[in-house]
Amino acid sequence: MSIPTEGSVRPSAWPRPGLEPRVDGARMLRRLAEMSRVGARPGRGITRLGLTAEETAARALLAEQCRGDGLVSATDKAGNLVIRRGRRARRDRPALLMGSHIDTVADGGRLDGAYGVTAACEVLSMLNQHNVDLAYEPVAVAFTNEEGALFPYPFFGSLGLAGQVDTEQARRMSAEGVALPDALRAAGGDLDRIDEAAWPAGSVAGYLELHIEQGPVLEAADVPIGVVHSITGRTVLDITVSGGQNHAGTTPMRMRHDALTVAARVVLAVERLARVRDLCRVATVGRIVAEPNVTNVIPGTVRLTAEIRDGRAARLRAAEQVISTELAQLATATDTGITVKINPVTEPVDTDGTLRRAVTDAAYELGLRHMEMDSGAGHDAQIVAAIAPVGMIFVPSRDGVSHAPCEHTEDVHLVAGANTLLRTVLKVAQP
Ligand code: HGY
Ligand code: MN
Ligand code: MN
Repeated sequence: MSIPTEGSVRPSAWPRPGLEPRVDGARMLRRLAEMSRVGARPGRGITRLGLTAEETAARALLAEQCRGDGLVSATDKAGNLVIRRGRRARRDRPALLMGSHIDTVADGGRLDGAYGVTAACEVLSMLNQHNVDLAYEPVAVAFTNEEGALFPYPFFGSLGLAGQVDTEQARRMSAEGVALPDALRAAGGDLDRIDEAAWPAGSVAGYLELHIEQGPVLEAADVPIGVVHSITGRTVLDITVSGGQNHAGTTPMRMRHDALTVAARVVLAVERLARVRDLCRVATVGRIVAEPNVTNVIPGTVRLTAEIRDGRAARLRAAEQVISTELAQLATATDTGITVKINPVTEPVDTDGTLRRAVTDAAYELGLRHMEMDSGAGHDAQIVAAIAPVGMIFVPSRDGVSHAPCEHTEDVHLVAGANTLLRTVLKVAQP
């Protein structure tokens, strides 16, 4: 079942003439504020890492908020919370999914993921409250572990929905002494039965994700709605530098194999891929661990995690090749060992043209300035794209900041985004 063809996307008509389709903005903002307290640490933002007790508490809060509106929810075997309209839900119809992720990075903001989830539930509540009959049954989803901040398996929940979790890789994974399968079970999922979380082919008519932009484009253009065209690809590289641990006081400089000074050159080489050589759009080393990490010991081993991103898969592959060759040469030149493990996380994905049209028309009808743009952040939508057409709606981020406690979007934009989502759903799913 596919989304109606371009021409058949008709202007939306709220079920009762004269009543414009609007969300209850105050209710949504109130619930988002409640959600923002889960995992909040004074002065340090929000830490609600995927497959942890904090994320489970957030799912429980969401389920309770939805129950109050007559919606029903359940955690699937991949750890996602799936929320449906109650007895009115038409399970004989393909679903139009809406949602985002409910986990955060460490010391993150209150909106990344949570905003899209809260807005999706608000839209579902309105569609339930007005008993709107739709060709596709609206369903909200709160994905688990999109960030992969603790268990480094990003997009775990949406991969589960798409039936693409590598269970052997997941089974081997652990974090802070906890095996992923155990953390998933504690979250209400079950790795052994994760196939049950996958939606059968044809059962998902489309997926819409509302999200903060997490960048500076919309604010700089003074435009409240972004219509996402493509979502970036991303590669994560696990790099290990092996030198020679030794005494910091007695080892002459000419005899050293200092893994940390070599790692410093690795960090700059990664940055040069984007900043100087333009081989990819961005390149970052966000994590570095020196061993034994003691003041008076020359580090023998350093482990780094780098990531590179670009809208074109071919550029990512070329950049991966270049950095691998360059680090092999650096190892030889410094008489150290450098290993590079390349983990293609996501391929770049384009959103669906019909859904982009529906979002554009919805924003236009709401009198909201809007513009097409690409996403520099990764999103669950690019995973769901494997099984259904996807669309994304952005709202501005203040100063373009995200993944930080000061992440902020004006309430008026948060509500405008939710109204755009509601109207887009009505356009796409109107019988
Ligand atoms: O890192 C990202 O692009 C997203 O926030 N997970
Ligand atoms: Mn994020
Ligand atoms: Mn996000």
